[in-house]
Amino acid sequence: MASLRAAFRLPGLAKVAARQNTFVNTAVRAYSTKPQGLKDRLRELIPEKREEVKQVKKELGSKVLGETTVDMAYGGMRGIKGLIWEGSVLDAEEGIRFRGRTIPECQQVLPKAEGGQEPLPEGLFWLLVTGEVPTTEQVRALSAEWADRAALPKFVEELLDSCPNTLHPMSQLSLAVTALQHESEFAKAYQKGLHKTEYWDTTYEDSMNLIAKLPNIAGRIYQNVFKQGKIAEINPNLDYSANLANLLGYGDNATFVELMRLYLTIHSDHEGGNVSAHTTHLVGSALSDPYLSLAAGLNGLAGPLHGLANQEVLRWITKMRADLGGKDASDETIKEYVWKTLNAGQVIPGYGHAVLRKTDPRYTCQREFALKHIPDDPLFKLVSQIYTVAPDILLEHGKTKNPWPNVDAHSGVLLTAYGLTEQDFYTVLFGVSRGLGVLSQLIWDRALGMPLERPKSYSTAHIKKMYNMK
Ligand code: HAX
Repeated sequence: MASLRAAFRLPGLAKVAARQNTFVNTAVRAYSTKPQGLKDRLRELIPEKREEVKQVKKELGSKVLGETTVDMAYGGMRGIKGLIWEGSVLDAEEGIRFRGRTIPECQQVLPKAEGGQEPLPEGLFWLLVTGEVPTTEQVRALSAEWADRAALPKFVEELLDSCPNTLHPMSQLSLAVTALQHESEFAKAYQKGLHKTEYWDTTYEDSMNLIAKLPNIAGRIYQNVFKQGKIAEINPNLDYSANLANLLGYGDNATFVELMRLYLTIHSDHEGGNVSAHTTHLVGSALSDPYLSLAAGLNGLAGPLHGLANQEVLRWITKMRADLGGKDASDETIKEYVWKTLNAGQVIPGYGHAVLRKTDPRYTCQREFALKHIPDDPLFKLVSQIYTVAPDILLEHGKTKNPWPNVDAHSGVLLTAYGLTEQDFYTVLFGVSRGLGVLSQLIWDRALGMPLERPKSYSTAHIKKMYNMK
């Protein structure tokens, strides 16, 4: 509310203020009579959860979760079970469940915007933090709270404005998030001396501030790099996704706003072992604050085998179209192009997954969105055609354990359909969403007193010695 009040204290606005004071007072009242807020609910849940974890450790602490083989150690720790992640669990066949709920279930139960059909990411964040489905009023209050916390410090705006347009948008996002560390309440409280049981409180405040500011950062990067550098104001009456759409310059398109709601919901969390989640958690375990932790996770998301794959998919398809010289793709030409990519020792972006062994439900729900809103879009038709051709080739190629498409195979085509054609920007949107998942876990990491992460490593020489290999 502080910023709203300050706005009405500006000179020359007295008359408007008198009229709008009614609005402010109503808003203040709405704040004070609002349903239970997220932080209050979290404060109630923490002692219960601490007790639950204590009991689990006491009763099951010596149970075995799985074995570690030499292959696993050399193979990117694939499948090693050694992390706790409360918000979501990924099943190889079924896909992601957020606090036990599938994507279609979330689409059904999470609150929507007025007149909207897609879930609001605010609701998903509430679900990730508490394990509970919020009411519409609770979600509306969260939208208002994020809008209220959204302003960027001037030096961060200037930092972004001074970046060369050639600096990749993901590097700019990471840079801005790192710079926001200047504002960290956790870091300041820690310097003063903070009891361990209180870590979660300032981690929560930092996480909320950071999530709230991500649309302003993303919007500024987009406008600076690809448009004329004019940035819209955050509208306190809009939800998070509508504000993001506005900042990008697509706020007038109601379907794009709906797409943002779905996009931000489904890209948020994918259990703990993926690069961006694990990195955020790992860096946070050194008690680096949420800004430093998320920036580290975003740097991992910026890799082409992870989040940058959404950019790579569109690049790959664009090259295919260029190769075709304007002709429509046939199944045969797609096959040739897929083989050409594989024979060049490159991956088919958007296909395969380290855990999933079926089509990613995040792909499926984006496909459903496309079928509903842009069924005749030529690029969507091409993406659908690739879906019918590529898996068989990947099977024949015989390397990948999962020949099916992942989330990144579909997101770019939807953005392109609404005019957001700047492929280098796509992973920034993924990053805004990923913040919701990894920061909700970081709050719990601090609430549960999760220790410094420090797995054991061996050298090849040591492994050979362990098993008497000559
Ligand atoms: N095209 C060609 N080869 C592929 C492949 C693909 N799409 N997916 C896997 N392979 C290859 C691997 O490179 C590996 O080859 P080598 O034995 O020569 O090293 C082999 O198949 C076995 O790999 P895997 O066990 O099936 O897969 P991994 O767990 O090692 O890797 C990846 C998972 C997602 C990195 C992989 O499937 C890939 O590179 N896919 C393309 C990039 C991509 O879409 N990434 C986004 C994934 C989802 C995500 O994180 N989004 O953010």
